[in-house]
Amino acid sequence: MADRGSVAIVSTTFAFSLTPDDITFFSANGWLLTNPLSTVDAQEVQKWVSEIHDWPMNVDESTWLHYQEMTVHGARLCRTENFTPFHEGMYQLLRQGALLEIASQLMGETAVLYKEKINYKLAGGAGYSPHQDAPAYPFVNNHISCMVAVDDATVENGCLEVVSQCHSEVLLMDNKGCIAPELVSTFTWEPVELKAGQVLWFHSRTPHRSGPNNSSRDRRALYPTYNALSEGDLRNAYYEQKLREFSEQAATGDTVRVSLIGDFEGKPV
Ligand SMILES: O=C(O)CCC(=O)C(=O)O
Repeated sequence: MADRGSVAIVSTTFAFSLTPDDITFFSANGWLLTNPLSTVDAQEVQKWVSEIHDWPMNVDESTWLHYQEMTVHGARLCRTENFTPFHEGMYQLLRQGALLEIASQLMGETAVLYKEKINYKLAGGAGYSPHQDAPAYPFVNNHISCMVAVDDATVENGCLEVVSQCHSEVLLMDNKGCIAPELVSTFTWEPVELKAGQVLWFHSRTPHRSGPNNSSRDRRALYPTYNALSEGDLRNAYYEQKLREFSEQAATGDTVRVSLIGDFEGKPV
C-alpha cells in the first residue's frame, strides 16, 4: 500500500442505529438525512480530504484517480476516486464504520463498498446535470450512496437537489445518460442544504442534480456507494470497468468525463 495518510480513531467505529421510521422514510422517499459524525469526526474528515487533494496527479492507473476541471479561477481538482486503499482513515470511515452499518440497515442486509469519490466543487466549480446514478453503476441494480458534507453545502455553493418518491425505475435518458429534459421539468426538485458532517443518503435511482459553486467558499463532499454483499464485492470490478471504458472511448463533447455517464458539467483543462 502506498501512502496511507493520517490515521485516527473516529467515533464512527462505534455502533449507529437508524430507527424504523428512518428506514420507512428512506424506502418511501429514496433519501434520508442522518447525523452519524461528531464534530471531531467532521474536522478529521476535512483534514483527510485536504490531504488527498494534495496527492500528486495520477501516478498510474493502479493508484488514486484525480480529475481536473477548468474554472474561472484556473485549473482545479474536481474529483478523486479510488482513494481508500491509500488512506487508512478513509478506509476505516468508509469500509468499516458507521457509514457501512447505516448502508447495511438501509439495505436490510450486509453492505459492501462499491466505489468512493470526493467531489471538490471548489469555488467556481461546475454542477451536475439531472441524473440517476444507476446507469453509471454496472453489475448490480441496487446501490445506496451518501453525501458526507465536508464543508457546509448551500444553494449558493451547489448543494444536492433531490426528487422524492421517484426511485422505483430507471427513467428515460438523453444521449449523455442524464434524465430526459421533458421529465426534468415535471419533477419537484428539493435543495438539501447540509452542515459540514451531515450525511445525506440516497438510492442510485433517486433523481438528483446540483448547481455550480457560485460562491467564494469551497463545497467539498465525500460520496461512498454501497451494494449488498450478497450480490458480490464488486469494487475492483467497477474500477477495472471504468478504466477500460475510459481507455476505449475517447472523450467527446465539451465537458470533463468523470463518470460512465455524462452528468458532470465541468470544462476540460
Ligand atoms: O457533488 C455534487 O454536486 C453532485 C454529485 C453527483 O451527482 C454525482 O457525482 O453523481
